[in-house]
Amino acid sequence: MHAMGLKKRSAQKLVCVVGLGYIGLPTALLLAGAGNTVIGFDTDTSKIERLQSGKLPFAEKGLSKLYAEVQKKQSFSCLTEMPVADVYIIAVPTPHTGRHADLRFVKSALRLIKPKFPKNGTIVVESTVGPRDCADILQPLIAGWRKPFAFAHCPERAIPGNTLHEMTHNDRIIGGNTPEDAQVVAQLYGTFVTGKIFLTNTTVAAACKVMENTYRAVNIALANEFARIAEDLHFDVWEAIALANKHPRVSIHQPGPGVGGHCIPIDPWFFATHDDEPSVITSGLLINESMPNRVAAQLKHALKKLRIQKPVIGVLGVAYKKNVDDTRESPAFPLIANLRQFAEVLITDPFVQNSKQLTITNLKQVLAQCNCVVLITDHDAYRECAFGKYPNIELIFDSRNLISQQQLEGFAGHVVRLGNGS
Ligand code: SAJ
Repeated sequence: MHAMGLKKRSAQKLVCVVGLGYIGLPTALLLAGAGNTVIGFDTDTSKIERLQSGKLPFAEKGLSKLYAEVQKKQSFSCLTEMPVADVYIIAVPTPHTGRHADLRFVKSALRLIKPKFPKNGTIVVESTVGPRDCADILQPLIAGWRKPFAFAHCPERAIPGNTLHEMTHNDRIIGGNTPEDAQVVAQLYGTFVTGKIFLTNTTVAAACKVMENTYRAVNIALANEFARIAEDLHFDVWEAIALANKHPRVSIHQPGPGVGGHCIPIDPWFFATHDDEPSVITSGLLINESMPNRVAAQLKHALKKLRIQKPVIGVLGVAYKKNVDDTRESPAFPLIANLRQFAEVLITDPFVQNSKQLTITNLKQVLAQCNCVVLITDHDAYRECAFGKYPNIELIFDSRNLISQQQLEGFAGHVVRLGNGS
């Protein structure tokens, strides 16, 4: 499909968003909704075909409504062939290899852009990159094309589950190769961002992004360590954190079965490269990574204590966090692999579809068939489970402190909560 049906006003810049994933697609649709003419590019033919037939590749609050709107406006189209455009926004994944951002996909996007790139064109990198990657690798690479260009790094800051709202309302940091480059990009983002837009250079912009997610990763690790201490010292970490957070300058995060998603378990590694120095970042990441095995070990211990010989464990939630269908880097996976070493495992998640890799069973069936439940993801749907109705369940392990006393009415089995040593 070509971008011909698009209505482009003469003075307006044509924007191409490269990579229509969790960040690229909402960004493209918001830009298109705000009156820009946008082409989405992705190498995944089936994704493009789905989009062209009006279907979204993932669920996100408000996204289908926005898609319907831009289709009506004819301001968005999508292709598997790189188009000529004035501005290219790169939103492809940057996995981490050897504790560095892997720029493979960013570089292959640039290779495809190069032959189409116009004189005085603009390139924006939204993908998370290492702090010096723009200045030392990407910007020099584009300079090698020998055409005048503008370049900026505008790290995305939106949280899955509330992406559209956050993309619109959150403040944005735009790091330009030059202050003028940052200005050019700020003008474009200003068409849909209502939050403040701060301008800086590419290195500060990238460092900022890594610092934001590092702050969260380390804070969660601290909460996870507090959970362990609470178990040893016999108190309830959830109550203690809630009370500590009443202090005006304290904001401790929540413990859990581990940290998932494409950012918080990964981005901080871009900073944690100096192994020989004591590092709060490295320690924090390792604490979080240890959590799935820790939960599995606690569960194994409780099963042994209760003499449950043939454990059938119902895993509640495989998404990496509540109320989303996203399973990237979910701590549920290492946890399930560990549980499978000593138990039969049934998996349920109201947001995640059955696939070749993952057999998802309906919640009621899981509750009726298992003798042990482990709650991994704090989906709101699990607040409706009345465990008293399932006399077959002998043990519940709640790793998110979600299950209420009311849900346990009539439940005669044993309940273990992560971080509750009281
Ligand atoms: N988690 C905890 N305890 C907490 C908070 C979260 O265990 O107190 C776990 C979650 O269950 C989940 C993981 O951490 O497994 C990450 O979830 P999240 O909601 O903290 O973060 P993400 O990865 O969905 O989104 C983050 C956001 N960053 C910050 O809030 C600083 C988002 O704004 C970024 O855009 C996103 O990373 C990103 O793409 O970098």
